Amino acid sequence: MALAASCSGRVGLCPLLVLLFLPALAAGPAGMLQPRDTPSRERRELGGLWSFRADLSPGRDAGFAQRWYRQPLRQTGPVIDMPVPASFNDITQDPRLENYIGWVWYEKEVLLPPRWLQGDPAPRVVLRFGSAHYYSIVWVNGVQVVEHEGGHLPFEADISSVVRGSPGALCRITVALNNTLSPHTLPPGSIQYMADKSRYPRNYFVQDIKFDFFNYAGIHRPVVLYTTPAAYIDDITVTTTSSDTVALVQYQVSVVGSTANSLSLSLRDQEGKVVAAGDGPVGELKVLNPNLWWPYLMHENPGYLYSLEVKMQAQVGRVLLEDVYTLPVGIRTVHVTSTQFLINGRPFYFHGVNKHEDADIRGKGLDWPLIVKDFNLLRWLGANSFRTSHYPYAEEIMDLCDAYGIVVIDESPGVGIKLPESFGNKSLQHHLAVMEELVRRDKNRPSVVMWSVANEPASELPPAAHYFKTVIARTKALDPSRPVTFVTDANYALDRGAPYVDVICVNSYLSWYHDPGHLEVIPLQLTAQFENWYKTYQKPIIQSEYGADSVPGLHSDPPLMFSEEYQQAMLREYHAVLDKKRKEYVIGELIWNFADFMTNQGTTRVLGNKKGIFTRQRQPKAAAFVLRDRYWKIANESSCLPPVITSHSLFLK
Ligand code: GCB
Repeated sequence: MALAASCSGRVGLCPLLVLLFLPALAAGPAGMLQPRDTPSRERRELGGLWSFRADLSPGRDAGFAQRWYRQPLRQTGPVIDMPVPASFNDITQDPRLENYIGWVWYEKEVLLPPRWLQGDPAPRVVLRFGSAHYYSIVWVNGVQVVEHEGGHLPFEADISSVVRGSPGALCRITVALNNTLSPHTLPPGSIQYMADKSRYPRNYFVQDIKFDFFNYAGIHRPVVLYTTPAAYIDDITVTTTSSDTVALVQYQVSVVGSTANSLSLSLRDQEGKVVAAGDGPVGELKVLNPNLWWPYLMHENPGYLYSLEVKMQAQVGRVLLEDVYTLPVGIRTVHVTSTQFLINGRPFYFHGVNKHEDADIRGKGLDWPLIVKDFNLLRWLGANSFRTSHYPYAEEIMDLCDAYGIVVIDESPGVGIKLPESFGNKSLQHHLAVMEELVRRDKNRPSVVMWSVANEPASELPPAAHYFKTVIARTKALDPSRPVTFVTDANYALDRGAPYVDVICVNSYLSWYHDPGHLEVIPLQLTAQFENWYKTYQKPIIQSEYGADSVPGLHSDPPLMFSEEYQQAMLREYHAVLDKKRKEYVIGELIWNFADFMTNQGTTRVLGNKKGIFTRQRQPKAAAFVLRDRYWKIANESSCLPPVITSHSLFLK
């Protein structure tokens, strides 16, 4: 890449510019309820085509110097159409955009319904981004309303005062987005300047990352405008406990804008019948003979969700305002023993996958056909779970996990934490903030049974002990109801984070990265891996990654690496050991990976990582059938249903 960067750090963002253009207006620690249409709230999605301009100036800073946010973007220079949600990288034929690093600008003009701007008090109008990668600054009608660090998680701004005086109810939304990663971002990365003028053009740099997926950027998830009354329900937290005959739903509601005159809650079952009611901001609902939330394949009606309707009335001036919000609630418990993972008191075995948000053309952009296809494939496979490797997935995906009973290990974007400086206080503070955002977003989801704070960090380094002790303790303080882990590939005797996790999640690539081509080493080495970890910690273990690349259509017998047969053979070797150890303390297996996915270019990657059991276009490789047979067999063994599940159709909702 021969593009200039004006100074180190975020490309196009030197310290001077930070001072000039980035007043600290970070998204605050308020609630992050998913926007919904309710009797008191309206929601409007701003998907479709946005205007787009990459800042190709030598310092990538022309947009700030010329204040592109003060006028329509098309008046600042040439713009192109860019779909939202989508990554921008694969949309055009311009190689500069494919590998672009620095600021890009997005803009959308919308007209607001006049009723959103009228009334005394007028409704509150909120602009919300499901996620944008990586650093976002947002203006409405030229006024900065929010900035946010981090992809994969939502952020929002109350824009009521900005739009209220706007002529013709016009709302011009301008977003400056920067995908530069630093040693202190999550995931971390670094910009490498190539100073050797005999080998590289002037100001040449590349972004170095320590993770194995393409650093797609753009507005990846829906942008939404929504309203609430001026006094509103800001946040709801629920936790559940249960026996077979009675369940308790503990709740806490916070309200903003005025003291609530009244706050009432009712819990409805799927027939619409009120099964429990309560009032006040904190309390407990008692549900007799509850329908528990069960994972897929553990019950004939998995993913049972009640609706918790929260109704608030508050006096604001002379007006009595009412706000209503409805939250899906699943009643289930999670416990970890030294050998088991229990859901509703029954042993749960994770037979699932690791995924990525990744597809042709749209990159990491949310795509409904892809999402639904993936859930159909998961159910076809007999998978009951996945890990959100290696960052939080879209809320739309999590909604379907709740509804279908797909169990989730919810992972933060803490992937590739390898550099010593990424264990310092600055990184730690950011990691804590990200965990807070993640827990705030997903705390009420029954599908989420465990938090994973990181993937394959350099956890053998001395500072990793304090780092993981702190991140895990904070996550547990934020959510005492769920176990916490991180995923390790370190040696069991050297790992400094493992003492703090509830479940050991270990990745290994025996016969692939270690002893490539030697399938025969797997029985011995995998058995030793499990026994060493268990002997050291007496905690249950998940094989959180294992896999082999296969190029679809490449065949060889005897099996050679990269053939479909080798991927199958490697699976069978792992499964033989897993079958022994799952009778003891191994509580799960997650294949790497569900589907092929894009990575940086490199000599070990052929248009991306090919460890998928499905291709990137979601067609099964031979390995998918091996896994499918296995998962249905395990499901039949462990189901509370009579052992007659032979077809996935029974479970399709
Ligand atoms: C790993 C990583 C994952 C990689 C995978 C691989 O250990 O956790 O992100 O993609 O190995 O295929 O190398």
